[in-house]
Amino acid sequence: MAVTSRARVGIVGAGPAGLMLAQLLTLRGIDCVVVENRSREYCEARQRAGMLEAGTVAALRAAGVGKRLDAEGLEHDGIFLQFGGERHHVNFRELVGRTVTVYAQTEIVKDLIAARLAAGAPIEFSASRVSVSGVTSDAPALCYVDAAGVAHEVTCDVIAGCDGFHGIARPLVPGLSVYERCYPYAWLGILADAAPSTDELIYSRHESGFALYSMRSPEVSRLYLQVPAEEALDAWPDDRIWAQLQQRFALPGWSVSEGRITDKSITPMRSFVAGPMRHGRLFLAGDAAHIVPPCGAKGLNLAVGDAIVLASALSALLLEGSALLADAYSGTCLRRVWRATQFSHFMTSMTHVLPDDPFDDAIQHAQLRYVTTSRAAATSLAENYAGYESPSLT
Ligand code: FAS
Ligand code: PHB
Repeated sequence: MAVTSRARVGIVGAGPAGLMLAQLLTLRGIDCVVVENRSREYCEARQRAGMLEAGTVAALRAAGVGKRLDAEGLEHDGIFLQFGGERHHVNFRELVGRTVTVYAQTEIVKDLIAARLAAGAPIEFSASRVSVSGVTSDAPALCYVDAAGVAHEVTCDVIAGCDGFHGIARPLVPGLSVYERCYPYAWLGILADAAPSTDELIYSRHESGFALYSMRSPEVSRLYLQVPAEEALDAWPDDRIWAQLQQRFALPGWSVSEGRITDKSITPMRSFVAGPMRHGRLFLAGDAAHIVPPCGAKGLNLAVGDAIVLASALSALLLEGSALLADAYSGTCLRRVWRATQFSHFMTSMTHVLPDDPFDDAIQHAQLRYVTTSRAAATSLAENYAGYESPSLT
C-alpha cells in the first residue's frame, strides 16, 4: 500500500532545471517534492557544462545560491577563436557590456541541493519506478518507490518534467512536434589536473578537427576534441589525446599544459527541440524538451532559463489563480530555445570539420574571418554567447 501525500508541484529530476525550479518555488512558499532516480553522489559528480551566461549568474545569485559562485567562479570578458594559425579575441564586455562565468554544473547542482536540504526540504534520491499519471486531470499523481523500498503516491496540482533527454516526462505529451539534427561527429571531453595555459576559452578550428580549451579552476583544465560520431573511448589513450590537443591549439611559443587526466567521456552531438512544452498539468523544462550541441555553451543556461519562466508561471497559477503565464509558457520558452539552437548550430557549423568538403572549409574560413574582422558580426556572436533575451527573476 503506497504512502499517500500531497504537494502543489511534483518535480521529476534533480538536474539544474529541477533543482532551480524547486529553489524558486520554495522561495515563493510553494511546496514541492523532487524525485530523482540517481544517488546524490552521482548527481553531484556528473561532469557536464561549465559556462554561464550573465543572466544565469544573476538568477543564481537572486535565488540565494551565488555565494560559492561569486567566490570560485571565473569571470571572463570573452573567448578566443583560433583558425589558420592565428588566435583572435572576441571581447563580450567591450562589445555588449556583458561577461560570462566559468563555474561547473557539478558545483551548481551541489549548491542547489545544499540550499534545499538546508531549508529542510527533502529530495528523494535513488528513487525507482518513478511514474506520472493524470496530467489532464486537475490532480495529477507522481508515484515512486523510495530508496528504502517504500512506495509513495503524491497528488499534485502540477508536474514538472525536468528529467532530461531520456526521462519519462516527454513521452507523456501526445502529438509532439520534434525537430532534430544529429551531427556526424562527437566531443571527447577530458578533465585534467593541469593549470590552464589560457585565461579565457579557446575555440579552435584546425584541419584535423575542432578543439575547445576550457577550465574548471586555476588548477584544473577541461578540454574537448572533435572525434567521429561512433568513436570508442578506448581508441583514445591519454598520449594520443594530448598529441591532438597540442596540434589543434598549436601556436609558435605556446603550448597546452598537460597533466593527469581524471575524467574522460564522449558526448554525441545533436540539436533536438520538441514542442509543446506543456500538456495539461505537465510542464517540460530543460533537456527533457530540448538539446543543443555544447559548442554554444547553452544547455545549462537554457535549463535554468526554463526553470525561471516556469516558476513565475506556476506562482501566478497557484498563488493568484492566473493561467496567463502558464498558457504562454511553451511559446515563451521555445522562442528562446530556437534562438539558442540556431546559435549553437552556427558555432558548431563554423568550427567543426567535415572530411573531404573543400567548399565547406572555404565557407567556414570566410565565416571565421568575418566574425573576427567585422564589429557587427562579432557583436552578434557576443550578444548570443553572453545571453540573448535571458529571463530574469521578477
Ligand atoms: P539533466 O539531464 O541535467 O537532469 C535530469 C535529471 O533527471 C538527472 O539527474 C536524471 O538522473 C534525472 N532523471 C532522469 N530520468 C528520471 C526518472 N525517470 N525519474 C527520476 N529522475 C530522472 N552543456 C554545455 O553547455 N557544455 C557541456 O560541456 C555539456 N556537456 C554535456 C555532456 C553530457 C553527457 C550531456 C548529456 C549534456 C551536456 N551538456 C553540456 C548539456 C547539459 O548541461 C544539459 O543541458 C543540462 O544538464 C540540462 O539540465 P536538465 O534539464 O536539468 O537535465
Ligand atoms: C565547458 O566548460 O564545459 C564548456 C564551455 C563552453 C562550451 C562547452 C563546454 O561551449
